[in-house]
Amino acid sequence: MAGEPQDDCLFCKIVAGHIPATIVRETDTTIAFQDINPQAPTHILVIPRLHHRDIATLAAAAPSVAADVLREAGEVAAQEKLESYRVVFNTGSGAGQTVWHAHAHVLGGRGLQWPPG
Ligand code: DGP
Repeated sequence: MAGEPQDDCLFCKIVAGHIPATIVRETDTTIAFQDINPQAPTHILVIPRLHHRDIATLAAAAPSVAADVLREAGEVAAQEKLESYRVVFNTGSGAGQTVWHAHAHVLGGRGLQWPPG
């Protein structure tokens, strides 16, 4: 059921503590941890504890939790002392989404090109 933990979801396993992650912040509704394959000197993922396949689905079902994810992205950037940074939600395989549990990428610590590839 939407919102419930999924046995086959990697990020649900991180939420449950069944897979280790380097956690940098936690709230009642979110977890932020280091990306395993960093694309910038700072690359942190912010995820909701609830399972939804992408940010749009999360925002429709639980808008306050989607807002928590956004707020936490800013808190991570402040904690990491990033003056400039990018928050990315890859949505759909054509946009590079590979993990089907909503997540924000917080990227910083280097120059970021625009438009992204
Ligand atoms: P996306 O491609 O937008 O779905 O981003 C998924 C990200 O998840 C990708 O940047 C790599 C990261 N990732 C995949 N597996 C793991 C893992 O086991 N641990 C951590 N910390 N990150 C992971």
